[in-house]
Amino acid sequence: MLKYLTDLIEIAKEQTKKRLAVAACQDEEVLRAVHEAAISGIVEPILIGDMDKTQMIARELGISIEAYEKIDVKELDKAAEIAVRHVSSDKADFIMKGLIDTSILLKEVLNKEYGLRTDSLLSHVMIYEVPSYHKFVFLTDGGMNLEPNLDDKVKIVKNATKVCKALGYDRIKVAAIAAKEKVNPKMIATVHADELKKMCNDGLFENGVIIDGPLALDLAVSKEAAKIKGYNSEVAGDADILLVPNIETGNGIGKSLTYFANSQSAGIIMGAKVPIVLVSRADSHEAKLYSIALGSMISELN
Ligand code: COD
Repeated sequence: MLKYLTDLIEIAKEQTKKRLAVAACQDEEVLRAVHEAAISGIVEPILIGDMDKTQMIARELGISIEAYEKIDVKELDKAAEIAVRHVSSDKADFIMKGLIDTSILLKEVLNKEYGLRTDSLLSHVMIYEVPSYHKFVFLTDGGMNLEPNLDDKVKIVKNATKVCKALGYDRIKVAAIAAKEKVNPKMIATVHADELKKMCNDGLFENGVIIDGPLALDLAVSKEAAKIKGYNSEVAGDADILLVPNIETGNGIGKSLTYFANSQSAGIIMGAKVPIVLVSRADSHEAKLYSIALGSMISELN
């Protein structure tokens, strides 16, 4: 089982080089990460955005972007559209969000005419390397779906297990997070978690996927807490995937892992025709590089 996000880079290096369309590339950290990924042989960048600003940033960083394909476009929605169209016309293998609001890019991805929809739901999956946890934590969905219903959550889990499978997992433990372990009809997260667990027991998910819930966060990630509360389950204290009830919970847990727990991360949108690398502006260029490597690994499956 992989333990470090740097392993993603090593794996991606061994695979075929992918064409990466960067929507609104005029951002220092994005450009650095894309350049590093290119130097490592992971991607061939297609830079789409404001080229005056991009060239200036490249000069300041002391990197050469001469060899990369470049499309000069100032409007952000247009940059997103071009990136999406590059994938639909098979000129790119996956997309990365640059200096552009997430919802602008996602609206283009969802465009009915040229977008990248599938039958699946698009959802955000983050991988965290947490110093105090014994393995990766996959967190979903803290980036796209606001208040998913039960059907959405089924698809969100399936998207996340696909990421785990791509990383070589064959046993995947999913904790459906709520505020307590007992079902309370007034707390919809507990009701959904209980339903998901039953669906999993009925074989609705792939072999090797185990869902338990409702589980509060402490029981999901701490065997000690589970023991104290007398809660027995294969998932408790050993969760791979944390399925959160809504975007605020996911966003809050994710940012806590980064800022309070010093975690490294990689993030991606699943469920579209190709993966979409979606990281926060404040994320380090390492997080962006890991996310590119992850995107490259997932697009290898297509
Ligand atoms: N997967 C597939 N199709 C979707 C999804 C999805 N997750 N979400 C919406 N759609 C489809 C709908 O079926 C519909 O056909 C069309 O898209 C528009 O749907 P709306 O009107 O519900 O959606 P929008 O356009 O208002 O918003 C979609 C966004 C993805 C832009 C929205 O969900 C959003 O802003 N999400 C949060 C993104 C964000 O800001 N993240 C930052 C925090 S890290």
